[in-house]
Amino acid sequence: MSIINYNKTFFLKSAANLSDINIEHGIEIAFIGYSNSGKSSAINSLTNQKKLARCSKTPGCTQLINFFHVTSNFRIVDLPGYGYAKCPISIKLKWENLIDSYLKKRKLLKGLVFLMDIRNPLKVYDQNIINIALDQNIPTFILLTKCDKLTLSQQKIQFQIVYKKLKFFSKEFNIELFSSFKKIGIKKLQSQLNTWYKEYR
Ligand SMILES: Nc1nc2c(ncn2[C@@H]2O[C@H](COP(=O)(O)OP(=O)(O)OP(=O)(O)O)[C@@H](O)[C@H]2O)c(=O)[nH]1
Ligand SMILES: [Mg+2]
Repeated sequence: MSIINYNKTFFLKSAANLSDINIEHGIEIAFIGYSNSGKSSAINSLTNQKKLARCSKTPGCTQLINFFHVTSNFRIVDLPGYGYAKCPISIKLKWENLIDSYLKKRKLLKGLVFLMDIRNPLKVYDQNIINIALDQNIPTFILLTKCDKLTLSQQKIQFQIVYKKLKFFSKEFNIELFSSFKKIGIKKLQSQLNTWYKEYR
């Protein structure tokens, strides 16, 4: 049985800058990945809610960090997706700075759920995030999202490719197949979040 009821998660606040956050207790786990990688959908599946985090077919240029209350001392955080091609360069730079400073400066950040579309993993900015996670010693759980788009054998091949490449960097990364649409990997995600929560309680 899960120690946390994720279904009770609710939206807390958004922040456009690190200095706007003003929450200084408990711990945070952040969902990070390219725009359109499936972060908001994953948060909705995790919490069994349809519209908790906003999802879109057309990725936008939102640059807000969204905080969700899971328990009084445990939050999940939906980070703005990076790499949306149609955004002006000034907005892209602001994204990168915001994410970069959140990862490097936020003391309450205790883990990352790092999402990559299984059809196109380990793109340039993903590698940048992996380097920051390693440098900052942030435990990272990797989800290969939208796995419903591939056959089982294609999923295995992609999994092995990512596994081998990441093992080269570090043994620390856990990788799972994930699909919000087919509800694959949600129990594993909950179990990882429970583990992190227990460590810091
Ligand atoms: N096939 C499939 N599509 C998915 C899955 N999860 C999300 N999608 C679709 O992918 C698109 C992007 O999903 P979001 O959850 O909004 O992605 P995001 O990472 O939050 O995107 P940004 O907010 O722009 O950073 C939407 O059209 C979703 O319906 C999945 O498990 N399978
Ligand atoms: Mg989103």
